[in-house]
Amino acid sequence: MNSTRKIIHIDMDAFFAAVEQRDFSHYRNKPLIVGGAPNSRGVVATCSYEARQYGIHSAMPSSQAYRLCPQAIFVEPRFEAYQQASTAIRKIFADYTDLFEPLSLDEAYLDVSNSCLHQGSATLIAKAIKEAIKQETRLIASAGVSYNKFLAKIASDINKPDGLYLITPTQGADFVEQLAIEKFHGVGKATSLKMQALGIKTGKDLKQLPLEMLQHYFGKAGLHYYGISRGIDNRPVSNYRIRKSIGVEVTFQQDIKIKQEVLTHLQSLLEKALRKVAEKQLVAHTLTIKIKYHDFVQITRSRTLPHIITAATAISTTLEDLIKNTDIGRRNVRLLGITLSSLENKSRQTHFQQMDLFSDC
Ligand code: TTP
Ligand code: MG
Repeated sequence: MNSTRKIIHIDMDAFFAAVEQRDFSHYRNKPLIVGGAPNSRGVVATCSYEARQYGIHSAMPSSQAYRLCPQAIFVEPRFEAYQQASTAIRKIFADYTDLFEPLSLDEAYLDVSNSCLHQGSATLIAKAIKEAIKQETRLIASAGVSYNKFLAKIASDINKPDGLYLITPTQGADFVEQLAIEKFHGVGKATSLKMQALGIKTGKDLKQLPLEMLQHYFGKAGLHYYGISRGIDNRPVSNYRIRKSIGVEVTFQQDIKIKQEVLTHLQSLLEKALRKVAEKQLVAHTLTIKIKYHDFVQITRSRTLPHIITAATAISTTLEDLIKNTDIGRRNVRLLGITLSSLENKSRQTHFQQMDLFSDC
């Protein structure tokens, strides 16, 4: 039996910016920046390929992006639109395999080892998926095809945008040898610096180190580095699905009515929900409140924010806003709930947040 796997990594091109250019024709063929305003302390979430020609990239302070390209168009993110596009591409993945693992809104690994579609050719399946995405969402994806996750992910980046790149089992080991350590997905900035200090600049350098030494320097990750430096990565594509929402609610023993009391309860529910979201290494963009009045009539109010929801931002303005057009203060309330949704992996956002906090521009 041939145990070589067929893994595809799909990653959308300039995802947030591409959705904006699709939805607003006057943004097309122009340097477009999605993220913080140029005069703010915010950062670039992403930018169109036209803007990348000026050296602009994700996580750069918006003020710096403005200096590099003053004629660029700056827009705030519209997470609902990106979520919709993400749902659409995941539906397409499901047409091709039951085994796919979303990594963020715009990328996923697909295991097509057992697929008979396109005579079992992973390259042809990747091509068909790219085409289906283009037809159904009018967005462009890049694909990497290989025999494991590590190489498929690297391959999808090679011919971006609109790329399709294959790394075969016979090419894998040589391919990794010439790869610069910064290009190794999963090797973070700190580890990369540690490796540079040890004189490890490429896959070939990494391969020279015995397993014991890698484990000594990098702990548990040592074994993974030992494998990937040889083009070996046995991690399965796991069917884990990103949770859609996290909610908490409370039913009162005695109904409450006073607005300030309602707000205080909503605040503590929000803090509880945020703790749950953080425990799962996620961040949220959409906040929904649920109010059940004494007569069991129930309403919900929802708001999607351009930034991630934190206790500070949501409590100061959003909660107050959300209860504005309700009967709070006039009708008794028996239950309150908070749901956080539009969830994303925290790792994707951390850098964005840190830059936002520490940028001195
Ligand atoms: P990426 O896939 O890293 O970037 P991209 O799709 O914009 O561009 P490309 O893949 O063609 O290089 O990220 C997907 C989306 O995630 C991106 O459109 C915006 C968001 N994002 C952030 O909000 N902050 C970040 O620091 C990064 C890297 C991405
Ligand atoms: Mg992308």
